[in-house]
Amino acid sequence: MMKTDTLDQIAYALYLAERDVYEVTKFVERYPELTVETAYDIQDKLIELKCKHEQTSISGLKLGLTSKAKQQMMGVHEPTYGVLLANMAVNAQHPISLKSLIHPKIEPEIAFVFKEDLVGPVVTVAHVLIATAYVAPAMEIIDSRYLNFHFTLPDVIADNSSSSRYIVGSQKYAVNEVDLVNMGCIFTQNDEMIATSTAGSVMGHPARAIAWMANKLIARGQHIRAGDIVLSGALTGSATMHAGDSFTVSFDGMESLSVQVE
Ligand code: OOG
Repeated sequence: MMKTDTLDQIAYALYLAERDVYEVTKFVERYPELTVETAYDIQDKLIELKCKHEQTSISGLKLGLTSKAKQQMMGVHEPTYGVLLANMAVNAQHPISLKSLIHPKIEPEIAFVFKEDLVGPVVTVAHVLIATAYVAPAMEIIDSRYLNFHFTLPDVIADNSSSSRYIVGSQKYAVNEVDLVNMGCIFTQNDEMIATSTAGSVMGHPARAIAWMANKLIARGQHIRAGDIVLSGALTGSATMHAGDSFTVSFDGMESLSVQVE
């Protein structure tokens, strides 16, 4: 068992690394006893710190490492989840500044917005779809606080699954308007295609990733709330962001979503 003080210290170290824009080394090296469960305790503490000091609130949740492409890229073979805060939302109308970010990457995702609470432990794909108000194309900017983006599963969970910013398209689609298994996705950087994928690359169906999370959350007394935005996990590997870049994600049957980096 790790001491509460140690968990508080790790959460504070991650909070400071993000606030003051620097990298830290993996905590698993110093604390080999760090488990997935304890890592979620640290994540909860980090979110409390951020809500208090940044005067923001929870806007939803995100899945991480739900596709083979992402798992292979990061060398981690289990999904994770993290919390989205209102101040992480970015408006695609304005260029994104990289000034307060460490080494940001961007990836295409499908956002689900909920009209009903979704409470585990026996949530299925069908339950997720019934509770969904709409889906929309999205992109997530991830920014690990760890040196060179290197982490183990507990490390990345403690670091709120590398959450940094998110962008959700303004067009809303009913879940039966789009094919959430076979819908194709094209990801471009500066008008050059860098990856393609299909919605089903996220655990066979992105709603399956959300069901997985809902069933995990209940063990911690948590659940998806009506109004929450949930990012269901990257469909492709992520792309490093540089000043002047533009990124576009186009899903079959949905309006494409683009962002410009300042
Ligand atoms: C972990 C978070 C990955 C996703 O959608 O796969 C993630 C990372 O790669 O840093 O958000």
